[in-house]
Amino acid sequence: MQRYDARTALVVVDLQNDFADPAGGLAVHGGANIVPIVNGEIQSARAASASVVFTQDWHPASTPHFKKDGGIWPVHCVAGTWGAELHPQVDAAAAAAAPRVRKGSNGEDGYSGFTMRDPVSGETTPTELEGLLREADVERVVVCGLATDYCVKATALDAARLGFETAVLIDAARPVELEPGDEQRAIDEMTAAGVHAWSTRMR
Ligand code: VGL
Ligand code: ZN
Repeated sequence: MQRYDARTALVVVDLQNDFADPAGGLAVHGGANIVPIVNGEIQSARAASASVVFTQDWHPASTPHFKKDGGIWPVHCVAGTWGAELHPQVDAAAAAAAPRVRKGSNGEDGYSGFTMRDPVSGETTPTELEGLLREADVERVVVCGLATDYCVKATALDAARLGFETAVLIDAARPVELEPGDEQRAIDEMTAAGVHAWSTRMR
């Protein structure tokens, strides 16, 4: 089965310095190792006329998402900082050509590329991602990036809920693993929701 075609979108989740660089504010173990794997997928996607979209965690300097402001996370991906930039080894032509969906800029927990959740009121608001995909007649979504147990999972679950046939590329993603086993639990949760768990090594 061919992974990409014109009705498929590759969604590259939060491949940003704060997650992917070992010096990042919320460095994900092995995060930088997936960059070449993701670049290979980007090339396959572009060669098959699939859409490519990048998401970016994009927080204000103070947000209830951060531990210092009452949340659970170290400061990361503050809008406009080095940490919020895409990793420098991400395919530059693709990064320049593809849309960027930024989430969290009003202080929301932007785990999913599709929806943001106000951590105080619990209210959710959509991002522009679904509209972008519908506009491009996308029916299938392939998700990769950081982190498997947070933003990748939330994005894949939302994609499936919205009716896209959805797959996650497990080896082109890495988990935060606040608790050991979080990656496997995330995979189980995604597959239970109908998301395919794929490896980039399968063709
Ligand atoms: C993420 C924790 C906090 C992610 C974002 O991109 O998976 N994780 N903010
Ligand atoms: Zn965040």
